[in-house]
Amino acid sequence: MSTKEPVRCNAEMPDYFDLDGLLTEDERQVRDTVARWVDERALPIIGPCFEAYRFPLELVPEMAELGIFGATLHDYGCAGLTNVAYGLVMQELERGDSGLRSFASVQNGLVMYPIHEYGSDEQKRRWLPAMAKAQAVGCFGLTEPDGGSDPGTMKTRARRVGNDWVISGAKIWITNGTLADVAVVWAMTDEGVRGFLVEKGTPGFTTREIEHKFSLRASITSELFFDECRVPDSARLPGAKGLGAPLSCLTQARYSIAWGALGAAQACYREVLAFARQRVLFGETLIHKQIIQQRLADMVRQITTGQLLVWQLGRLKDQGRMHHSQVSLAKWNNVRAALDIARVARDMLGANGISVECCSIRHMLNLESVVTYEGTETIHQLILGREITGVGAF
Ligand code: TGC
Ligand code: FAD
Repeated sequence: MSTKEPVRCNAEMPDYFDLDGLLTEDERQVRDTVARWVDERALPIIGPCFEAYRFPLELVPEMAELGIFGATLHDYGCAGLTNVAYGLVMQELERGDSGLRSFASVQNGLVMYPIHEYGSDEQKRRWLPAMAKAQAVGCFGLTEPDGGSDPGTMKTRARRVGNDWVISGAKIWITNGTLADVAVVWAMTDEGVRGFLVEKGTPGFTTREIEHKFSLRASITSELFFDECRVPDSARLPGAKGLGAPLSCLTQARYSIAWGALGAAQACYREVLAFARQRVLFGETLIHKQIIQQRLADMVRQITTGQLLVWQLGRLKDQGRMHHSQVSLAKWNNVRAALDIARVARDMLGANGISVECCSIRHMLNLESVVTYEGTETIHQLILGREITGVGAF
């Protein structure tokens, strides 16, 4: 007979299956440091930022100080974290706002990753140390106005002219586009898909901010236009050949979303639990009601299964054994869970739940983007369907 105490759930910080016990001391420390920063620096301003349609750019140097950019890289002045520690960072950022996690996902998975993986030594030396310190910001241009789910049919073209490339086309819904010092741009060439680093100010390259979004209002989303934009061959990512290159970047960003969505879910759950503890209706606080308990229990169930899913995903990634279809399953599962939790939390808060004072509606609106970008839910279901059956049904 074991004399050990069973693990009990801390209701406010749901960790029902002792995920904490599966983390290393370093991983816990990284998570707690970023969690404190989010509490102290991001949460006091993020509601007003969302309302004012403003990305809190002033927080970016502090994120760099925390080692968030290039976090899993071991060189170029980066922190060399495990993928689980990195995931925990994403969870804490998105507990603040999906816009903060988006900024980090793009800078890490969609810009630093392709430069590190496919770039020349010169490109790496030039951009990676600067990006780790947030002295340079990047964006990733894959989606086009005619449809983002099928990037293999992209219309943006790059044609070879002497030692240069001339790019023509347009990208849309690009996070950080107007802010970025450099855009990672994917274009079709005579040899297939290739990636280019196009710097801000290059003649023929312009950007425009997308306005009037109901979602991700504390994040910059843009259009990119290429009108006979000429770049030298040294701007091409030499190792990136074919559609697999941009898709491999998506795997990195989807991984960070799978963790991040749990942060948004936890913020909504904690908000609604605190509300249910103090709201008196029909003579007693809401926590006495069966349906309220069932809804809270359902949130804990979804958060707990999501936590264990991404923990094992992270360990597989650390071991180099992760397959991109597993990332699809995790992104689909955790974003769906977070969106469902945010919608239920919004309802449980009653009229208060529509106020900017409550975080649940902000997360709910943000998650409408998160469920769409980095592959819609349908796309992830079809990726898994192909993995199961061996038949592509896109
Ligand atoms: P398909 O034949 O499946 O693939 C072509 C080659 O790529 C390989 N591959 C992958 N490699 C790594 N990671 C992945 N996720 C990969 N998916 C596929 C594949 O093995 C193949 O390699 P090879 O060697 O055999 O040639 O290509 P397909 O044209 O059939 O496309 C399939 C599909 C639909 C899954 C793909 O097009 C897709 O994922 N579509 C969704 C597009 C998408 O997610 N766009 C996201 C844009 S970026 C964004 O949203 C940023 S939001 C950022 C933020 O703010 O957080
Ligand atoms: P479409 O591809 O037109 O899809 C429309 C509908 O059709 C969806 O419901 C989809 O699920 C469904 N569908 C698609 N294929 C099938 C099928 N085979 N069977 C059945 N249904 C199907 N992109 C970037 O490149 N870089 C960025 O930084 C970036 N940031 C973004 C930020 C925000 C806030 C948003 C909202 C988007 C961002 N995107 C970015 C774009 C994003 O990746 C795309 O919106 C997404 O891939 C879907 O493409 P789409 O919007 O063109 O929808």
